[in-house]
Amino acid sequence: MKPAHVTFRQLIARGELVRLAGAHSALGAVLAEQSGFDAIWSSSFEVSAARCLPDASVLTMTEYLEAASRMQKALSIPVVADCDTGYGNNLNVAHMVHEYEDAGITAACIEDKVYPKMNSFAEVQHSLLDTEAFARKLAVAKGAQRTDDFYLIARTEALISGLGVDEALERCNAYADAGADAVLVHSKARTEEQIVDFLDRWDGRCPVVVVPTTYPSWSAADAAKRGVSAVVYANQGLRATVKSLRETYQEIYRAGTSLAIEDEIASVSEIFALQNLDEWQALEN
Ligand code: SPV
Ligand code: MG
Repeated sequence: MKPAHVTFRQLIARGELVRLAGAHSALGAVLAEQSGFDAIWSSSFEVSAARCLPDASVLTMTEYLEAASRMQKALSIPVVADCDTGYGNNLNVAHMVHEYEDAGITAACIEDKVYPKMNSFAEVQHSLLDTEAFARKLAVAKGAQRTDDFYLIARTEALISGLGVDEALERCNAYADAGADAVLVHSKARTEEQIVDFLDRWDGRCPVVVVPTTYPSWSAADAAKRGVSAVVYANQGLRATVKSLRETYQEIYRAGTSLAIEDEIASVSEIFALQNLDEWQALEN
């Protein structure tokens, strides 16, 4: 395994905005690293979509861990594992922390939805655990970690559930008190207004992470100015892949030749470079 040169904790400690790209495969994660991203979000939405399955606690912890660790092995930057609800109750979350840490993952995020969860953008009523119950889950997760490096992000779905900024603040304060290293406030609003309201009233007791999927005009620079510590571009890579593959396959099938798209797609030698083929071939010499 390529060791992560920095841990997520070290990145946050630098005090500059940390930018994460969502990914589900080593290939996508490496492309994000090469594009300059500081860390990779092992997205539950992407990992499940890559298997044409819903992001609804259908896959098991082992399957999500395998995806995250495959990415981490190919990277020099840290993976932040999106671990949904922690895959069950407090026992499951303790096991999850042991397994992820053992696999060399230095950061994980768990959210306050009830298991089994549904993707935040799906039109369903998202049920949340009681604040105290999730705070206890976080305390169990922190108690389970064996290295000082491991970084736990507590995600609240209060805004996703329509509960408002007061509830999100109350929950994040409780989660920080329970030992979370950072909080993630998710929103499906079309503007950043709710998140800015949250940030204006947040006392800064721990870093704040945001996911601007539905409010894409909010720039990283603005988010940093408002006090955000990390921003997650959670699924743009997956959506780009779908559009690009669809257009490419349709054009080859329509034309009966791949000539028209040859200049639009990566060359075979670019793929060799991503495979580090030179290094592998050198082993034979
Ligand atoms: C993910 O990428 O899996 C996330 C973000 O958790 S979201 O899909 O917006 O819930
Ligand atoms: Mg997710």
